[in-house]
Amino acid sequence: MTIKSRAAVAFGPKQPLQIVEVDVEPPKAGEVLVRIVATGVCHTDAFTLSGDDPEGIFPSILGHEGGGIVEAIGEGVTSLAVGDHVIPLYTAECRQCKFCKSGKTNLCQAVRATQGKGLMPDGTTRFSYQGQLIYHYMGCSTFSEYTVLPEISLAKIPQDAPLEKVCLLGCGVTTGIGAVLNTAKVQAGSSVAIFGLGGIGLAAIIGATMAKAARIIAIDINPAKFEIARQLGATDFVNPQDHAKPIQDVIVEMTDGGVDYSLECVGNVKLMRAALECCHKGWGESTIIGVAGAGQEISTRPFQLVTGRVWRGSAFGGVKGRTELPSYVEKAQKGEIPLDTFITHTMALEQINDAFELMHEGKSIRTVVHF
Ligand code: NAD
Ligand code: AHE
Ligand code: ZN
Repeated sequence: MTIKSRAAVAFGPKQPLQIVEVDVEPPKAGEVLVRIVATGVCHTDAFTLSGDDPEGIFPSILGHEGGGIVEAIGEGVTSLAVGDHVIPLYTAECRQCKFCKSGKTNLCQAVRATQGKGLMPDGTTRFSYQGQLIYHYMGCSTFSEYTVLPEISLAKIPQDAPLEKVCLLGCGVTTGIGAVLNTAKVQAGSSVAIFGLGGIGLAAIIGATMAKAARIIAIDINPAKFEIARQLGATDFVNPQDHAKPIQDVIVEMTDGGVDYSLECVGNVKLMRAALECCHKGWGESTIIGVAGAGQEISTRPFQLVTGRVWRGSAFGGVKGRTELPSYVEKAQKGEIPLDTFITHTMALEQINDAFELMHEGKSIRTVVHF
């Protein structure tokens, strides 16, 4: 039976989200209907809303950092039951595709092609508004009270984990920690430069402390971010605007030739170059996490790589969601991942446009929207 759901719909790029009641069709075979309890707002939602995302499609229901409860299951669903608590995954885990079986990547491709077109795996959408089709987003659409996902795009988590907090593990916090531990594989005693201290960069600081990095250099043009970075374990703080010379030169001077690892957590292609070039000759490795807009490209002198620096990238922190996310939830429950530190604002769905405003003003780390 089709149900009604309150949702924040992106009707077009750069337009405020509109809170309306959409129609949600029941889950088809292999699909699951989830009631979203809470969702974070990630910079990628703002990026797509800005119109810069080559995969951005409208009208759509954004949101990909949610926590919810299984409301109904479609035919053939075996790994989940009504009442299970789940975190939606924008990186599915089918355990059967070439990517899943490679042991080399978390980038399951089972539903990726249709997901990128805003559709369910059968090529249709479950959302509509007044008869008009509404697209899904990143396979999640957590800005809707009810959403439908493929079974393989849901991580089952313990019932006692607070959904209004662990929703942040659906993207930002897991991405930052995972990028340090799984992608960069930061070694104990090393130096790490983290560019951008939003939800992702701050989580990368936690990852660097978990990896026992000796020096964690936190870089941001908004000095208001430094105090939280300090609380989470950063040892050095740099505002590029305080320096006349290029920021890579500043970091190289501070670190006797450059850092062992750097991470770009902003989505600025010039900063990606700086992050690579502040790495130590011979071994420094830079990981790109930030997402840059359509048409933008990275550049550096090939000599930077010839002389031993390494450039890589990370999606969802290299984490295989169904298998590994429960352990992140466990760590959060034990207090090893301080989710409360990230939640600077909470609000009702009706106020969701304020969450985007707070992010753009640099006033929030994460806003959690409650349904
Ligand atoms: P955010 O807006 O919360 O934080 C960005 C931070 O970067 C802010 O503190 C801002 O002051 C700082 N900043 C902006 N320009 C800067 C500059 N020139 N130098 C230094 N700092 C600067 O964003 P977020 O939610 O933390 O996301 C960060 C980036 O990561 C975005 O591009 C987002 O799309 C991307 N992202 C990628 C993945 C992935 O899997 N690869 C996952 C989540 C988010
Ligand atoms: N659609 C964009 C790229 C967006 C992007 O890079 N997404 C990240 C996750 S950001 C989460 O906040 C990602 O994991 N990408 C891997 C994937 O398979 O989407 C574009 O440029 O087309
Ligand atoms: Zn995100």
